[in-house]
Amino acid sequence: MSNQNLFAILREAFPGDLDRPAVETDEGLVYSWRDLERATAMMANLLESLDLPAESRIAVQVEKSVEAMVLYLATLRAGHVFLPLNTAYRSAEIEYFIGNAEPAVVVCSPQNHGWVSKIAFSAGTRFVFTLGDDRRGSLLERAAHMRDRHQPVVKRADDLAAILYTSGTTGRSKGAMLTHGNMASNAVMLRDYWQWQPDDVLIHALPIFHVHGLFVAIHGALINGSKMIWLARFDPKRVISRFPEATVFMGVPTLYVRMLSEPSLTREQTQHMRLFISGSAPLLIETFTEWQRRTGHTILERYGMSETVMLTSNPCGPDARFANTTERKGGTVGFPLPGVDLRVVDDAGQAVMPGEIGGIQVRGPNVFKGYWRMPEKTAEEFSPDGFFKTGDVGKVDADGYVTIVGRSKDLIISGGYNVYPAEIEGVINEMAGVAESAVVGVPHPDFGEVGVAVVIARPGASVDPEGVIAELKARLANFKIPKRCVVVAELPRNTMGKVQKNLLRDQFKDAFA
Ligand code: MLC
Ligand code: AMP
Repeated sequence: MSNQNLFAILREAFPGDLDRPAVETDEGLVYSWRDLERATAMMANLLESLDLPAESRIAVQVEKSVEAMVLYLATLRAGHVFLPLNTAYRSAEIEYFIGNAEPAVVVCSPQNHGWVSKIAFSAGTRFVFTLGDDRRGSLLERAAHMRDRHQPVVKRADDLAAILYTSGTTGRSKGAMLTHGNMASNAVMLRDYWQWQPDDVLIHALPIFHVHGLFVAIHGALINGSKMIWLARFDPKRVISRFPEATVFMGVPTLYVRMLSEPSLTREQTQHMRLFISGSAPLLIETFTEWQRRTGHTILERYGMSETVMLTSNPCGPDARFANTTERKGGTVGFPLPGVDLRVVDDAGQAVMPGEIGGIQVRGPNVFKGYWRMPEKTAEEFSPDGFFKTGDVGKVDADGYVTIVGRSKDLIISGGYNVYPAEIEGVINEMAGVAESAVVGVPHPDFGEVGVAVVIARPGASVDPEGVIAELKARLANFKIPKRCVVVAELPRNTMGKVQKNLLRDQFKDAFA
């Protein structure tokens, strides 16, 4: 059996001429395929020199850089488990992830070393390194002394490769365990489905701590030996200015909305592009249509999750193996990818008729192994016949296109990031003078959806909405902060006493219109 290590599979696709450019940064730095090969070998050798137990978690909270990507690849190469953390997370959030995952190694930004290392060492982490976005820090200093050759550790397809934390409906995050096989099978499938070409050039402008930027984008380019134009952060003008040198772009809907407000987005400017892909949140039909009108390109929308990588996609071009249509239907997320079993079920778990709405369940080589140290939670999220319950609500039309119409999980997706109301409500409910709260998602022209916090004061107490927001900002990642807080006398409830969030959503639906 050949080595199923994802790094080894990606490396097989490196071009024969290793001196060709693999990554070009916005500052004009160029990394060749040979640079990636050597740098990942040196970093993998550094990890091996630490004598860590097999499958140690390597937790990483650093700004986006090519070296951060190298650290991800080196972790795979050395056979350890990558655990990326959003740079917006604050100390209480980091404390939870580190306490729960028990990483052997933590890598953080130099400016956060003080507080992160304190949390890590008290949780039993053995090594804390720093990595700045300017290539400074102890990680690269140590790796510089290592050999630049390394044999990728032999892995089986079901060995653990990464843990991605996704918030839970009860407020506590769960670590989704993804294997080498989950990600390799998805990457190979998407190479064919999206018809990647070796001379494709991807503009990478997404953060690299979630599925979209870390897996879909990076694996897509690497497994095709395609160059990446690497932007440390999304800036609509910068991205548009690079379109003439590129062919593929991936973004969450907010990125498309922001580019549409730029006069420089024209048909001529996007002429060289082959494929625009959107996902992580619903793409409004207005954005889909307006993009078509302004550029002549039809955005390809796809659907995925941390637990499953990619699940469905609109078609890319004519390919008899996949679908006998090339139509990308706006408002839909396309067809289940080959190998993915997707069904829509009613509350009793019975498959519904085509066109009817129900819960989306999936099964396939891409579906994760379970939640880290949560066997009961894992069991609850799978049907007896092995389908994962996505928590998304949708339908499949007569032609087989899947449409997501909502979510059964209480989740807000804001600018492509997931925000769980239960987590925010838990923090608000602990504040002085607060009796209870409800956080709901409402439409927002830029982020798609944002949170509104509705708060009830205790009898005799007064609560300052600005104070609630300020206190939340001190404790939680910035993208989780509700964009508005209102104090009201009571929350609408049904006869069972349950808060009717749909009424609140309706009441505040025009708050940001
Ligand atoms: C930033 N802010 C947000 C926000 N991002 N608020 C709500 N939702 C968001 N997503 C707020 C900050 O708190 C701050 O508020 C202000 O906006 C400016 O912050 P910033 O950091 O300068 O923002 P900006 O750089 O403009 O970031 C916006 C963004 C970013 C859209 C570029 O959010 C982003 O990169 N999103 C992509 C997320 C992503 O990659 N998701 C993939 C998940 S994978 P204040 O008040 O402090 O000024 C997945 C699976 C799948 O879902 O299918 O792909
Ligand atoms: P995450 O846990 O961050 O991976 O987010 C996964 C969730 O994002 C899915 O369960 C969906 O609710 C949502 N999602 C991803 N892609 C799409 C899409 N194209 N349209 C609508 N929702 C999406």
